[in-house]
Amino acid sequence: MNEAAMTLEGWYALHDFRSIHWPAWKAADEEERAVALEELNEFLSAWEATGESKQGSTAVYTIVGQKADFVLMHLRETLEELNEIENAFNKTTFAKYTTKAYSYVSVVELSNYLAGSSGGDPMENPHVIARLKPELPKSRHICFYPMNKKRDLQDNWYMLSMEERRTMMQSHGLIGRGYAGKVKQIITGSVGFDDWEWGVTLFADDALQFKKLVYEMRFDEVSARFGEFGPFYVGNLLQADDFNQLMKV
Ligand code: 76R
Repeated sequence: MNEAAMTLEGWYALHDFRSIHWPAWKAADEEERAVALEELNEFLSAWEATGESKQGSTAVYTIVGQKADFVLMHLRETLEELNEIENAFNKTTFAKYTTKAYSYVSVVELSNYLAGSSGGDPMENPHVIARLKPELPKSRHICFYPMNKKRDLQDNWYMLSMEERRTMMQSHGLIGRGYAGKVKQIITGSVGFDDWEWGVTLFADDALQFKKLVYEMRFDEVSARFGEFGPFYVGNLLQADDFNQLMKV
């Protein structure tokens, strides 16, 4: 019997990780750098305006460590819009000075494991819509990683009954709720879109809360037995002014 969890989907997500090609940037003349920064600022303001008109949301963060230098996380109504954004950005002078570090394509997802039966069309429920089409916060820190649920002989998430999965997700949700107000999480589904099954994006003002939350979940059955994790990316909020400051050479 097909016991797939029912899911609701919202905005599509593109996590676009870039590195800055510092030698090329430093070798560019001052005028070229000014043009590049002007274009960057135009794009940052355009993304800000999209957010204000609730047509999507974009978060810009640095990435600490060698995996990337910054991430542009875009949420938009369609995959076409995400594609347009990445192509438009790739055509800028600024993008010439970046290299592609990693990317992730997914869609904001809510599952029905813990859904209350409030009745009615969930897509008419403003609380549900707010979670499916979230305004990305301007928290000080971001943490992103992709993950799977295991499909081993003994530990195969997809062979469990709905009831067994629901019980485990309840425990998972309870741990998560302990971090209410400290960590905001956005789960994006990526089965059929990218190399892992979900993207986990966390936002917090205190980066230590990422460590505490992820660590606590590791002891919980659903993560301990079934969680498989990809690379972790962690970084700091990059407002337009900070970005211009970062590019000063
Ligand atoms: O949607 C809900 O908030 C209801 C409860 C809930 C679901 C269904 C929930 C709560 N999550 C759900 C689904 Mn989650 N979550 C992760 C990770 O590091 C790890 O071990 C796992 C990575 C974190 C840190 C996290 C945080 N969650 C999922 C799913 C889909 C599962 C499926 O469909 O099979 C994944 C992959 C996943 C992973 N989760 C919460 C949190 C937090 C903080 C909460 C509480 C949210 C709140 O109550 O506001």
